[in-house]
Amino acid sequence: MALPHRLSFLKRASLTRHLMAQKLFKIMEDKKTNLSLALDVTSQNQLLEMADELGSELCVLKTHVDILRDFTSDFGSKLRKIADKHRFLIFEDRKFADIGQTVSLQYKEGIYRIADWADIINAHVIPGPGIIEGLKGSNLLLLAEMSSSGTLAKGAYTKKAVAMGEAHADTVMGFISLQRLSELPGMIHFTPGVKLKSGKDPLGQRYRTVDEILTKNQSDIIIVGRDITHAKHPKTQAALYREKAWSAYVQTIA
Ligand code: 5BU
Repeated sequence: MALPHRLSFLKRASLTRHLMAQKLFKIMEDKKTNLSLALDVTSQNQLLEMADELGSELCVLKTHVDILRDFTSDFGSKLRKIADKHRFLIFEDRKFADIGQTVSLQYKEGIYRIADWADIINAHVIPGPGIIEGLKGSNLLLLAEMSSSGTLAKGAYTKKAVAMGEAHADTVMGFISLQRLSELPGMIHFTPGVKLKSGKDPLGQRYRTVDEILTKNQSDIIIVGRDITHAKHPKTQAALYREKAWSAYVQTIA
């Protein structure tokens, strides 16, 4: 079945009350980028350097703070400065997955104090809606699908994830998914597992192309990791992805 016509990011900004979704739509339109970078490096200094080098190409920088070997408590404020300079949002890909009470502590407390610096976080729906209650007030993406092969997040599970997100549209601003799943204009779809050529890695990651994800599947934002960070010239590669992703978006709303 053909999906209904797509609205522009700017139009969608006017159709949602979620402040962070509005902010992200506006950043994408102003910077003309729907590229998110998965900056999976283990050195904080390298992360900060690359964030500064590549920040102009991105709408969202995705982190895994728990892989940093040399994390210090000023990480968040240093990254925030770079994010403000280049106008991108910070998405900590923590994938919370516990009862509401516990995820609330994991989000705000501990060493990382994610709540102090992350603009966006994400969560599994396996515990049920209590996890969203526990993360109320955050800007949350729900994992409706995953990029990895053999994932159990499909079919009825995916449908329930979308329904759960739509029922909590004050906190939930979108989904991690392989395709457009929600017709609520404020819901933003982020898709990881992206390469210029489709394929896989040795540990179950599955890669799809920009056209498959954005044109055929009508997702909104591509999340690219190693195909940029491990490229010979990460900046040039990021610029290439940004152009490809933006022109795919422009074509689908034309
Ligand atoms: P890659 O280097 O492009 O394979 O990195 C993909 C990133 O996206 C990595 O940080 C993963 O943790 C993240 N990811 C994913 O690959 N697939 C998923 O379904 C989810 C997150 Br959710």
